[in-house]
Amino acid sequence: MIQPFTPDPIRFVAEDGQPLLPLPERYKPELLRELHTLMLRAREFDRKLVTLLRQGRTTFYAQSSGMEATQVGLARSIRAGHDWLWPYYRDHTLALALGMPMLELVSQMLGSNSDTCRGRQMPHHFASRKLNLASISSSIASQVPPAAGTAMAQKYLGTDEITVCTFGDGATSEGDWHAGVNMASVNRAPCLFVCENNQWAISTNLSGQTASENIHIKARAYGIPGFYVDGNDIVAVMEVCTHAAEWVRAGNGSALVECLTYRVGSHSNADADAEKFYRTREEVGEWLGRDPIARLEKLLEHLGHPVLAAERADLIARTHKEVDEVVMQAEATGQPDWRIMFEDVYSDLPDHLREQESFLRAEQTGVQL
Ligand SMILES: Cc1ncc(C[n+]2csc(CCOP(=O)(O)OP(=O)(O)O)c2C)c(N)n1
Ligand SMILES: [Mg+2]
Repeated sequence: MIQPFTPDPIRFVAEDGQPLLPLPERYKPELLRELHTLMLRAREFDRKLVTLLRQGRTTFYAQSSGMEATQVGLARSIRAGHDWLWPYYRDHTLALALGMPMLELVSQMLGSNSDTCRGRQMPHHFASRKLNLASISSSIASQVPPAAGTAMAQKYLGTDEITVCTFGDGATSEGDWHAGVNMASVNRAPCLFVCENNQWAISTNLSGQTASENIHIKARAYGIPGFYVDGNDIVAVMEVCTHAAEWVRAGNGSALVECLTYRVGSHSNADADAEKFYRTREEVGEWLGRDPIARLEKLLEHLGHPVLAAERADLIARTHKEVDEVVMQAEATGQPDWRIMFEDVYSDLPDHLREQESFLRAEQTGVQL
């Protein structure tokens, strides 16, 4: 039933919550409730982290509000801790839905001693060895060639793991994107490419980004299937991503999924007032009206399992408390010692780093060189 290259995004649930297609068996109220919890938890996580940013306790954050169905849906379509991931900076909702502990994520954002990277990455550039989730790079699309390489290794080793590589719409204009997608495709490597098309790359909109009619059509040039899905419809995202992931896992080669969604917040804290400079309040208002969480709530109501106002309020309060607690726990571990920046790369420090280390040591201890 799921076909590539559809003219319109594949959709299972209408904006008013009515099913457009019969819902597959697995969407029992329990599963839909669980997805709702993951999405609302992520939305509130965003709200709390923006506050943390404003308090100056972290220095970089890129919200995923409005994109929860895409990221949670993708997380629930792959095998957590088994498949490999090369995500991008906006994917914290994907990481949380895969089971990354909130303390680990927040520790990275605060650069505290409890951070597994020990403060050596830019905030919001997390990694997880347990989840096979590679450290995020700020350079747009730079994760695509290594994702192709990972998938090629999986093919040669004959594992049943797949590689999942996510990126924004803007990333598809980068040379790295084309080199990586071509390499994975021509080698029939098990790589699932997922475009989180939120229709803006900072201040460049989709029509300023590409002359292609959409993103998934680019898959044609590489001889792989390109699926088009409504990224604000969690059922559709799970159905399409599960189908594509299993097609890839079965040894057919790579595939591309385009999830059409929208970033309702600013690009990051480096872009605080998007509506003033490059997009209209009307456009944002229109997409706020297509909220993925509200759509799932309407579906649950239609199915006779509404999320009660008190349940919703309780989940929000619990998430806020959870964030407050992990922030306190992370901050209580303190900041990493400056010396750790010279560890874990070279067994013998090269001369130029030795020099920098002694310079810093002198500065820290107040000793004149
Ligand atoms: C190679 C490179 N060029 C430019 C930038 C600056 N930059 C940071 S985010 C971004 C937009 C990316 O947009 P998109 O891929 O659509 O992802 P989104 O942020 O919308 O989720 C740009 C141009 C960068 N980080 N790396
Ligand atoms: Mg974008």
